[in-house]
Amino acid sequence: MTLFEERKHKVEHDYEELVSRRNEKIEGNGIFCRYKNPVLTAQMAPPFWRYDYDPESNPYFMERIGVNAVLNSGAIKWNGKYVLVVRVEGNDRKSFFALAESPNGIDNFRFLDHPITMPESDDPAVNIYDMRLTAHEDGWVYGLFCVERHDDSKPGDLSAATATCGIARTKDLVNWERLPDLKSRSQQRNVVLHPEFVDGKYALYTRPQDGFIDAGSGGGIGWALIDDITNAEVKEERIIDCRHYHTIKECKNGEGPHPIKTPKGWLHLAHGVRGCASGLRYVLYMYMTSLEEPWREIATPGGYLMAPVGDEYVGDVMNVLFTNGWIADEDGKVYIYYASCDTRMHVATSTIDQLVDYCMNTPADGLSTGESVKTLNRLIDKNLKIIR
Ligand code: M1P
Repeated sequence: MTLFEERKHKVEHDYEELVSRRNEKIEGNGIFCRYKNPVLTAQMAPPFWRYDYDPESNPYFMERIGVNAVLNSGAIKWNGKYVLVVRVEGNDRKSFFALAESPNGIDNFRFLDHPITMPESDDPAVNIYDMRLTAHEDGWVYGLFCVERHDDSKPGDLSAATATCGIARTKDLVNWERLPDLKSRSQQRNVVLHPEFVDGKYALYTRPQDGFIDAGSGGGIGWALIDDITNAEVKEERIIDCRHYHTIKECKNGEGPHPIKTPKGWLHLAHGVRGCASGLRYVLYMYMTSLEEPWREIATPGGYLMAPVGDEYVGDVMNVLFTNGWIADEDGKVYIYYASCDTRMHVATSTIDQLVDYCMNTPADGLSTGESVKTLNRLIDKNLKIIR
C-alpha cells in the first residue's frame, strides 16, 4: 500500500466513525437535556473538501484546504430531515455556509457535497456568517446573515470592519436569490425575520450597534417593520428586550433563531454578553412576547438558560455559547442547536411545554442582590412549609 493509500484509508475511516457515532442524552435540570457529543465539528467536513484525491498531485495525501471550525448554524426541518445551515470557517478565517442534514436531529449529520454558493450583492462581502432561517408565511425560506466588510473610512486600520444584515431567499435551500442588504442607520448583526406578517408587513428583530464589536448605545434587541423585503430598510426601530447593568446581557444581546409560536405567546431564544476578567462571556437566555403583539414582553426569566460547561468552555473564542437555530417538532419536542466557543455545534433537547413553563415561572432578574435574596427566600419558605 502506498503512503497515499494508507493515509486516505485512515482519514476516511476516522471520518466515517465520527459522523456515524450515536449520540447520548445527558439527564438535565428538568428544563433541557444536553447530549454527550457535539453534533458537528471541523473534522466532520467531508474529506473530499479538505484533501486532494489525486495521487499525482498529492502523493502524501496531505490536507490542502483546512476547516478551522463549524459553528453558529441556522436550523430548519426540511423534507422530514433536521437541516443545519452551518457557518464553516476555513483555516483562512473566511466563513461560508454549508448544509448538513440528519435523520434524527441529534447525530449522523452529514454535509451535502458542495457548500452554498451565496450570490454577492452590489457591494461584495469579505466575510459572511450566522444565518437565521425563517420559513415565512409568504412561501419563501429566508436566510438573514451578517455581512462583514472592511471599514474603508479607516484606511490605516486593518481590523476596522462593518456589520450589515444580508438577506437571501430560497425555495430549496440549495439555490439562493440574494436581495439587497438591509438599510439601517446603524450597523446591524443578529437580525432575524419574524415568520408572520405583522400589520401586513415583514417584521425584523434587529441589533443596532455603534461599531463592529460594541453595541454601545444600541440598547438591546430591536423590532422594526419593513415595507418591502426586496428593498428592506429599517425606518423606525424600538428596543423590545433591553440590556441592564450587572446582568448576563450587560454588554450586548442578540436574538437567536426566530421565535416559536405557542398558544401562550412567542418563545424567544437569545444570547447575552457580559464582561469579566477573562474577556466576554456569552450565554443563552429566553423570553416570551405576546401572540398579538410580538414586540411586547410577557415573560422575562432572570439569568441564563445555558452557559458553557466542561469542554464547551474551551475553543477559539473562550467562554462562548451562541445560538441561531432551533427546530420545534409537531409533537412539541424542541431541538436547540448551539455552538461553543465559536468552534463546534451541539444540540440540547426540550419541549415547548417545558420552555414555556421555564419562561413563565422562573423569577425575573430583580436587578440587585437584595431582590435576588428576597426571591430566593420566597421559594425556601414555600418549600419548607411543604417539606416540614
Ligand atoms: O464570538 C462570539 C460571537 O460574537 C459575535 O456576536 P455579537 O455580535 O453578539 O457579539 C458574532 O461574531 C458571533 O458570530 C460570535 O459567535
